[in-house]
Amino acid sequence: MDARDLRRLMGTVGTARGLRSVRTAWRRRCADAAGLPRQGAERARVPGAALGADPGPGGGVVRFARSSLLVRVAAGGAVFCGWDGAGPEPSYALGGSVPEVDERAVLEPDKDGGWRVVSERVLVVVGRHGSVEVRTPGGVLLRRDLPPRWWEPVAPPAPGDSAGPAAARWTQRSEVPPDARFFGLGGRAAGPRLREGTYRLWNTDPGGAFEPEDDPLYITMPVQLVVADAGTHLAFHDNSWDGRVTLREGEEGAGSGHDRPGRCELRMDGGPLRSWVIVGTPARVLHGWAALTGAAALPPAWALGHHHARWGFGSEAEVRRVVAGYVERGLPLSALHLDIDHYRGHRVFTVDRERFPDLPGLAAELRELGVRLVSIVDPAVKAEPGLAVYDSGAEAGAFVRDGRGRAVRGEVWPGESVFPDFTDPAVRAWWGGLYAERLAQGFAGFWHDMNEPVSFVAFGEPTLPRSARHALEGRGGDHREAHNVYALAMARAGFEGLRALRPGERPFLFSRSGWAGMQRYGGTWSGDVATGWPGLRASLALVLGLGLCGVPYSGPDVGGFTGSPSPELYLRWFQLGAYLPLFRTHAAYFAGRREPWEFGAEVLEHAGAALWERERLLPYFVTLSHLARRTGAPYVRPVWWRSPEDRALRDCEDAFLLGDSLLVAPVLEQGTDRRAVRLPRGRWYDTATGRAHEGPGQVLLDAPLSRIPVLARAGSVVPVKGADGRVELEVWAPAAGRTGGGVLIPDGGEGWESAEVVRFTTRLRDGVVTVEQEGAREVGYPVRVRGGEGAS
Ligand code: NBV
Repeated sequence: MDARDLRRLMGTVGTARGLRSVRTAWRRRCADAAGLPRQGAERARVPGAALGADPGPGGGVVRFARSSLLVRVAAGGAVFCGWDGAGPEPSYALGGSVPEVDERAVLEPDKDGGWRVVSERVLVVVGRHGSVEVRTPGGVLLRRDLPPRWWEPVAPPAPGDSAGPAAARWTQRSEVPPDARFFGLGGRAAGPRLREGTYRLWNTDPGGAFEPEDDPLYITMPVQLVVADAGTHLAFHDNSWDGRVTLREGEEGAGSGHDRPGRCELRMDGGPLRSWVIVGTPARVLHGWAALTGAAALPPAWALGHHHARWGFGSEAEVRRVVAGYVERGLPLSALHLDIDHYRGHRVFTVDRERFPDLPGLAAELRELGVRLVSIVDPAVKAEPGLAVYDSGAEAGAFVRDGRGRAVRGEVWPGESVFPDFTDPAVRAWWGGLYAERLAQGFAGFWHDMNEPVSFVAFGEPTLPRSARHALEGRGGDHREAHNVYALAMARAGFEGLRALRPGERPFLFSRSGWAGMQRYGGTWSGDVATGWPGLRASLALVLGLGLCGVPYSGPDVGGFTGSPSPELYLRWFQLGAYLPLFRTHAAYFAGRREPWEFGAEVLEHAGAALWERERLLPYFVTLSHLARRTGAPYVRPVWWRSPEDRALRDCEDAFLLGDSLLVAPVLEQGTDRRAVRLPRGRWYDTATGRAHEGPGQVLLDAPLSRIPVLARAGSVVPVKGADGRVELEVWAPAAGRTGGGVLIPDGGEGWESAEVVRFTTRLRDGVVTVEQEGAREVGYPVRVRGGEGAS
C-alpha cells in the first residue's frame, strides 16, 4: 500500500462508500488473480542479424534472424516502423485512414549489411542488428532506436487456463542529440519541458488535488516531441498498454570531451512494437501529427468566451444568482457548467427535480442572456434496475464484463456502478443516443469526467480490473489494452451522438482523460489542480504540453480546484486563464468561491479588465481555433515555436506564444510586479506601453497587479472585436524594411459552413504603416495601427 492508497483509505474509513471501496478493491484483486495470464518464466529475444529485405511501397520489410521490421515512409514524410508483423492498423490514434505511402521512397542496401530508405523529407537507416536511425535528408542524426528486446513467456499457457498466453513485454532504447529537450507524453504537471525521470503511461486520477510532482495524471500518451539543434521530431509509439518512459538528457563534451547523447527508454507491458516518427520544424511536425491522427474539432465560437463552473451550485436559484452577478457588473459570461450535484443522486442522464425543477426553462432564460449551459457527463452508470440508462444498457449488453461474462461492478459517485464498454461500436451508438436527454434539458455543451475510468478502491489502482474484458472494435481484449483509450472512445461516442442528434451544430465537448487522437472529438481541462502557486505553474505546463501532443483546446480550473486562493493568486490565475483556449473558473463544493467579485474591489476591477480583454480578442481566438484545425498548430505554443534552435528559449517555461502574434508572460510568482521576459528574435511591442523591444534577448517588464505583460510581434495583424461588436484589425507596425501579416477567419459561430481565410500583409513605407488585404482593393475592416514608438 503506498501513500496515495493510505490517503484514500483514511478518507473513507467508516463511511458506507469506504466499506464498498474496500469490497471493490478486494474484488478487483481477486478478478485479476483469476483472470490474468500468469507471468511465468520469460526469455529475452532480440532481432538478430539482418538476413535480407523485401522492398515494398514506401520502403519495405527487413528480415532479421528472429524478427522482421516493416519500414514505410508516408507521403507527408512520416516514418512508420512496425516489428514482428505490426502494421499501422488497427489503431485508436489514427484519424480513420492510414496515410498514403511516398511512392518515391526506396529501400536500398546500406554499408555493413544494413538497409536504408531514402526519401525527400527523411532518411531512415536500419542497422544490421535492428537499430533504426532517423536522419535529415542531409544525413544529420535526429534519433537512433537501438535494437528492441522482447521478454516472452517460455511455456505456453497450461491446458484449461482460460486467461490465455501472457503478453510479451518489450523495451526500446533510443538516443537523441546531446542538446535535445523532451516535451509531451500527454498532460504532465511538471512540464512542459520533461526533466530526467520515469513517466508512466497509464491514465490516472491522482485522487484529491494534484501538485506539479504528481504523475501520471489523467491523460498520458506515448508521444514525445524532441527539440534539438539538429531539428525537431515527434516519436509516437502506437500502443495503448501500460508502460514507462525513462528520459535522460544528454551532455555536450561530457567525459573526456565526448558528447553523451540524450536517452529515452520505453518499456511496455505488451502490445505491438510500432512507431511513427515525424521530422521538420515544430509547425511541420504538428501539421504532420494532425494529418496522421485527425484534425482538431472546432469548438463553437461561444466556447471561446468565459465559462463559470462549480461543483455544488445546489439549486437553480444559486445558478441565477451567479449569472446575475456577472450581468449586474457588466462582466461577459459565455457558459455556466452544472456538475454532478444536479443529477438525481449522482445518476448520469438524470436531473434532481427538487433542486432543478425546470432546467429547460433555466437554459432558455440563460440563453437570452447569451449564456450556454454545459453538463458534466460521467461514464459510470448506477447498477440499479429500474433506472432507464441502466436497464437499456443491460439489455444491450453494453457494460464491461469480467472473464466469466458478468458485468464488472465498481464504486463511483452514484454508488455501485457499471461501466459502458466504449470500445464497442454498438455501445458507442447507444451511449451517443443518450445525449438526447441532455439536449432536451437545454444543455449546449458536455464535460466528460471520471473517465480514466475511475472506480474508487480502498487500495490498489482506482480503476477497473486489468482482466476486465473489452470489445476493442470486435478484436476482443482486456483492460490492459483498453484502459488508456477508454476516454478517447467515450469522447467519440459523445461526439458522434451529438452530430447525429444536432447535425447543424458543432458539438462542444471536453474530456478529463484521453489519448492520442482525442482532439478529433474535443478538448480537455487540467483536472483537479491544487490551489496554490505551484498549481498555477502546472496549469500552464499542462496546456503547453497537451498542445504539443496535438490537443490544442484546454485550460485550468481558474483559482484551482481546492481551497481558497488569496486574492492575488486568484487574480494571477484569472489573468493567465484569459489567454488560454478554455477560460473557466471552477472549484469543488468544499472550496472557497471563485466569482471575480468575491475577492474585493481591486481584484474585481482587474479581473474585469482581463474578461474584457478576452472578449476583445475573441475574433483572434476564433481564428486560432480554425488554424488549429487546419494546420495542427496549437493556439498556445512554446516560445521556441519559430526558433527551436534558440537554446535559451527551449528552456523558457514561464511564457508562451498565443498564435503567431502575441507573447504572453503570466505572473507565476507571489508578490511580483516586474518580471523577466525572454523574447524570440525580431521586434516585440509591449501592448500596454507600445514600447518596442528587440529579440532575441531578455527584457524586464512591469507586471503590476492590474495586468500581465503581453507583447505583440512587429508587423502582425490581430483581429479584435471593436466597440461596436464588429471585427477590426489591430496592426503592429513592422520594423523598418520588414513586412508582416496575419489572417482572419471570420466564423458564424456554431455551424459547419466553411470559413474563408482573409490574409493581410503589412509594410512600413516612408515611415507609414500600410495594410493590404489579399484579393481585395481595399481592406474590408477598420484598421488601428499601434507601435512604432522606436526600439529600445
Ligand atoms: O464531479 C465532481 C468533480 C469535478 O468537479 C471535477 O472537475 C473533476 O475533475 N469530479 C472531478 C469528481 C470529484 C473529484 C474529487
